[in-house]
Amino acid sequence: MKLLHVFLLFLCFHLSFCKVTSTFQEDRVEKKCLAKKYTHLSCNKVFCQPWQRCIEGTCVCKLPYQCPKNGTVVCATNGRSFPTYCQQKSLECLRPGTKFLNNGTCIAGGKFSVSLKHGNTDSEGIVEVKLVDQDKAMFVCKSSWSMREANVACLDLGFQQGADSERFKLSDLSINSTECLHVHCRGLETSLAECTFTKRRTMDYQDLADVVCYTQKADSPTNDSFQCVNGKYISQTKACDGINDCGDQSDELCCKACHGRSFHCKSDVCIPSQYRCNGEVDCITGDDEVGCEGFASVAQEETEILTADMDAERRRIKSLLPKLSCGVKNRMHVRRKRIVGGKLAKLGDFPWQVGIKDAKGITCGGIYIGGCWVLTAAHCLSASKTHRYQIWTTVVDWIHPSIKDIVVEYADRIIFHENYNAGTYQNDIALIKMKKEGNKKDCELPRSIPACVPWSPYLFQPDDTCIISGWGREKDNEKVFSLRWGEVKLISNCSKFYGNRFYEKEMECAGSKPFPRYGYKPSPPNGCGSPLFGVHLNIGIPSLTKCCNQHDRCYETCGKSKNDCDEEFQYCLSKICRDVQKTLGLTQHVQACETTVELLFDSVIHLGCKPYLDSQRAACRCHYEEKTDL
Ligand SMILES: *[C@@H]1O[C@H](CO)[C@@H](O)[C@H](O)[C@H]1NC(C)=O
Ligand SMILES: *[C@@H]1O[C@H](CO)[C@@H](O)[C@H](O)[C@H]1NC(C)=O
Ligand SMILES: *[C@@H]1O[C@H](CO)[C@@H](O)[C@H](O)[C@H]1NC(C)=O
Ligand SMILES: *[C@@H]1O[C@H](CO)[C@@H](O)[C@H](O)[C@H]1NC(C)=O
Ligand SMILES: *[C@@H]1O[C@H](CO)[C@@H](O)[C@H](O)[C@H]1NC(C)=O
Ligand SMILES: [Ca+2]
Ligand SMILES: [Ca+2]
Repeated sequence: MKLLHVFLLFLCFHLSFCKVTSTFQEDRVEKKCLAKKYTHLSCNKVFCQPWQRCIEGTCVCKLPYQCPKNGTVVCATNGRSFPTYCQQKSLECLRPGTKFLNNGTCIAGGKFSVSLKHGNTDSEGIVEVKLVDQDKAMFVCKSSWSMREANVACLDLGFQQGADSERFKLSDLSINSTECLHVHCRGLETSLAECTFTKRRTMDYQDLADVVCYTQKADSPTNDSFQCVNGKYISQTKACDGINDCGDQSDELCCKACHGRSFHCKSDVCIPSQYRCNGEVDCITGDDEVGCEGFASVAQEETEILTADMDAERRRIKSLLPKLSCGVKNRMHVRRKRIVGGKLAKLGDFPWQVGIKDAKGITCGGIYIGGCWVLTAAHCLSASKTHRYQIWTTVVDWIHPSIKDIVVEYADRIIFHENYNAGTYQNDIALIKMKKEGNKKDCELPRSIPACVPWSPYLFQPDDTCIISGWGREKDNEKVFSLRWGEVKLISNCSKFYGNRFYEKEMECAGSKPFPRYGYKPSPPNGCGSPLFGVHLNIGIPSLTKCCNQHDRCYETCGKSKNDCDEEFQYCLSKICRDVQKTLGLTQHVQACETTVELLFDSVIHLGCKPYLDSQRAACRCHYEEKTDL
């Protein structure tokens, strides 16, 4: 017991000098990602609007003629009609100022306006809206009002950063209102006129919507602030909740986890839970629309629709855009366990796989990516031999090719990556342009299907399973003539395998899961005395030592994830504090205990990585370890 006191005192003393800033709960937001300043215009993270195109990670405005022709006429605030909503939006995107006014042709003198009433300043008040085809302005109902609508209303009024999360305090004002407008926005509209207005048939008194628009002066950051890319400060609790509080979506794009009623995309984006299984792909990884059988759409309340549903029109335009038709196999094959050396592929399993043949035979594989283009490794090719290369498509066994299936194309041009370095294999990629036949406009490969080319690094995350295919070599270094495939997992940082030949920006690593080394004997656990913690904490509290030993053993179990080990450790430690409370019954001691545990756990989170990797390397064996030196 005495020892425990000394121990806790020591730590309290210790702690007063080292500020513990990180919170016990792991932060939801990913700091490194935040530094990239992603917004709703970052197509590494989100889809662009149908009137935009994704170019090098940024959504840029389309030109109006690039919009689908099909659509209905809309009217803009400058009194001009546009053949489609997409054309109006693309022109607005290029030249902000002219906004959407109404669906259909322009009505003489048609006007839409938003105003804030009864506020103390211009930036706050109760929201009043005059719709184009209504004579009177009406208030908006509070029940339909959220941060989404508030941001759009403020943007419409010229407040670039949208709304503040503060509510406007209505002071003793009695408004006799028996009717109010319901409004629904997606949150990325530039005018409230694009949102859908409805009127409920009920005539009960309803609370009215109010808003405080964000002005720079209004907020000074507090220790609880999250800074949006547009400069607005919001409460940290509003980050990663699926709601676009920032207005530029920057609070939802770098999330390790989501809270509230929201869905976590594999690309670390939080979307509202209503977007799950709503028939529109919202996560760039597509996972919001996976496994949706049995999700019925919610029945609409009976309402009187006052304006057109432009969100439906947006979805319709999106559906008219060219569809991805890549990456779909000709035939489904049965999933099989990964096997050393891979499994034999059948014709049609990998319709994008091509073989690149020179005088010696098929020397490399390549991937058909559409049009006349094949992607392959730069080290496979030599510019001087361009016209001697053959591209064999729909080939499986190239020693015994099936003549009726195989299509042979010829290389016309080779483009090496401009920063390819043959010495280090940095940027080891090249494109082959195949020759067109006769007067054809494009290359036609009837039985080939292009593979999808990823446009965002977030499409592939560490630990995702990928399928690789190729000819390559067997483990005894024997040449393979028949196409094989296998599953591999992506590895986040493989500098431990490649050393200084790993180029983080340009490379993804993949490999197979390690399995326990036969006959491996872990070193005996050494309590909490590991140099890992920087401080010697092993002062004889048996339960603490037990936790530390258990943690050591966990690290040394091949295949255990560091996260799981650390979580078990945290659980074990937190039990100690509860025991302390039972024994001592004093709250300040329990607090000190919790702080200690926090420090200990924190050091494991931050310093435990190397010990973990070292232990795992000792405990595991990889499939190709005999000839490592990768
Ligand atoms: C335009 O849409 C209508 C139905 O909405 C359809 O019948 C028509 O074929 C479409 N036109 C084009 C060119 O896609
Ligand atoms: C509200 O309406 C009632 C009856 O309709 C009326 O007597 C009252 O004066 C009105 N109050 C205001 C503030 O307009
Ligand atoms: C955050 O600031 C508030 C006062 O604004 C203060 O009471 C609180 O202790 C601070 N929290 C931290 C973790 O510094
Ligand atoms: C817009 O108005 C046209 C008629 O001018 C109508 O056919 C169309 O359905 C409307 N669009 C939407 C989204 O309501
Ligand atoms: C990858 O790991 C190496 C050493 O293992 C380290 O030096 C490097 O900073 C890591 N990179 C990232 C992005 O974590
Ligand atoms: Ca949010
Ligand atoms: Ca969806």
